[in-house]
Amino acid sequence: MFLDRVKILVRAGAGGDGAATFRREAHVPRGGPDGGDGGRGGSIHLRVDPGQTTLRDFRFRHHFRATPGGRGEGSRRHGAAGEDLVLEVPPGTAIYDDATGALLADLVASGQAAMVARGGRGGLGNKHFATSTHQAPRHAQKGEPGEERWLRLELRLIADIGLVGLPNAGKSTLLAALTAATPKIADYPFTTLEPNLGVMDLGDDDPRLPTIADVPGLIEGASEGAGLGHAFLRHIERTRVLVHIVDGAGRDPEWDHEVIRTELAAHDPALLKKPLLVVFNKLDLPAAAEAWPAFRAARQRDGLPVIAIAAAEGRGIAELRAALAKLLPSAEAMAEPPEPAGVVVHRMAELGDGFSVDRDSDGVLRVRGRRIERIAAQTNFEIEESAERFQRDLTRMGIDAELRRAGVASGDVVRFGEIELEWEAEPWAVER
Ligand SMILES: Nc1nc2c(ncn2[C@@H]2O[C@H](COP(=O)(O)OP(=O)(O)OP(=O)(O)O)[C@@H](O)[C@H]2O)c(=O)[nH]1
Ligand SMILES: [Mg+2]
Repeated sequence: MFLDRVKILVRAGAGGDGAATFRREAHVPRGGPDGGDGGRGGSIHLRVDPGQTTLRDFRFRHHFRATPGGRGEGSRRHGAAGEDLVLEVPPGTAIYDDATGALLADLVASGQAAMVARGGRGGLGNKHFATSTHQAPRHAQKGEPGEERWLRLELRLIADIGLVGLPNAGKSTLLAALTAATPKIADYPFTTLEPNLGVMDLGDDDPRLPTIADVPGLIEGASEGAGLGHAFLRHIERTRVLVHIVDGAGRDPEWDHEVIRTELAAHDPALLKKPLLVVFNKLDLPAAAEAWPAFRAARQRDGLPVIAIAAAEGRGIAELRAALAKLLPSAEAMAEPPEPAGVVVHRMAELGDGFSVDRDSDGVLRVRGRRIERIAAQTNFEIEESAERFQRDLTRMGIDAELRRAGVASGDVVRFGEIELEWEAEPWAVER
C-alpha cells in the first residue's frame, strides 16, 4: 500500500535529575556539595533516506520515544546523555506540527534532517547552588521534560518527470518502456492505484538519471476529488517536466487532451507553466494513425511540443527520450532538488521571561510562560529549599503580584504547564 500521509507522536527523552549530595570524607566533618548534573535527554530527528518512496515504515508504528538522560550522582558524577532517535523518511516529506498546522521542515535532499523533538536538559546538581553565604544547598534541579508533539507527515514524491493522462492512456506502459520499472499494465482504466517510480537512462555520455513518476489516471473533476487522481495530483507538483499522454485510439483525443489540461490548471495553475511534452500514444492502431494529423496540427497551433509513439511496441521511444533530454535542466541543476527547494524552518521558541495569567475552562488559574513552566517542571517541591527558590523566582518575575491581582486565595490551585500547586500564604506545597 502506498502511504503518503501519517500522524505520529514523538517524545524526546527527559533530562536526568541533578543530584543533591555532600562529600563524605573521614577527616572532613561536613563536606561540600558534590551532586553531579543529570544527562540531557535524547532528541528525535527525521532524516531523508533516498531509498524510500513511501511512508510505509510508519504504517503500524505511530509512537516514538528517545531515551532519557541518566541521573547525576554524588562525587560530581554526571548522568549519561540519552540516545538520539533518528527516523528515516523518503525524500519529499513535509513535517507539520499537528496541533498548530505549522510547517516544521520540508525534507527533500538526501541526508537532510530536522530535529522534531528536543531532549530535556539535565538538571544541575547541588554543587552549582553553593554560595558564600549558603554552603550546603539541598537544592538540585530536576531534569527538564523532553519535548513531545504530534506530527503530520505528508509525502510529495520527488521525481524529475511526471506522467499524466486519462486512465488507460498508456502511462505505465511508457514508464516500462523508458525505465527498468515493471508496473502493472492492463486493458482497463484504474490499473495503477499507487505511484510507480522509475529511473531513466538518457544514454552513455549523459550523467543525468532522471526519475519518472507514473501516477494513477486523472479523470474529469479530479481536481475536485473525482476518482483517484485527486489524491495523487500533489505528487506531480514538484516534478520538473510533465509528460501528458493521450490515447490516440480513444474516442476523442482532442477532448482527452483538454480534460487533463483543465484538471491540472484547476489543481494548480503553476503546473501548466512547467515544461511539458504531449505524447500521442497507440500510433500502431488504425484509429490513432487516422487522428494523428489533426491532433498534431492542433498542438502546433497551441505551441505545444508533441510526439507520436506506440509505447507497447517501443516505437518513437528513442525520439521521446531525446525530446525529454532537451526539456530537462542541466546536470548541475538536476543535482539540486526540484522546487520548492527543501527548507528546514524548524525553530525552537525563544525562552523569554514573558508570562500570562488566565483561567482554564474549569476556572483554575494558569500561569503560561516558557521559562516559568520549565522552572516548575525542574523543581522538586518536596525539598523545602527548592520550593522556596521557586517562590523567589515567582516574586522576581512579577508572577506572584500578577496572581494576587487575579484574585488568588489561600488554598487555590495554580497550574504551571503539567504542574499543579496549591497557593498558601507561603511556602508553596505540592498538590500532585
Ligand atoms: N495497441 C497499443 N496498446 C497500448 C499501447 N500502450 C499501451 N497500450 C495498452 O493500453 C492499455 C492500458 O495501458 P496502461 O499502461 O496500463 O495505461 P495507464 O495509463 O497506466 O492506465 P491506468 O493505470 O489505468 O491509468 C494496456 O492494455 C496496454 O497494453 C500502444 O502503444 N499500443
Ligand atoms: Mg497505469
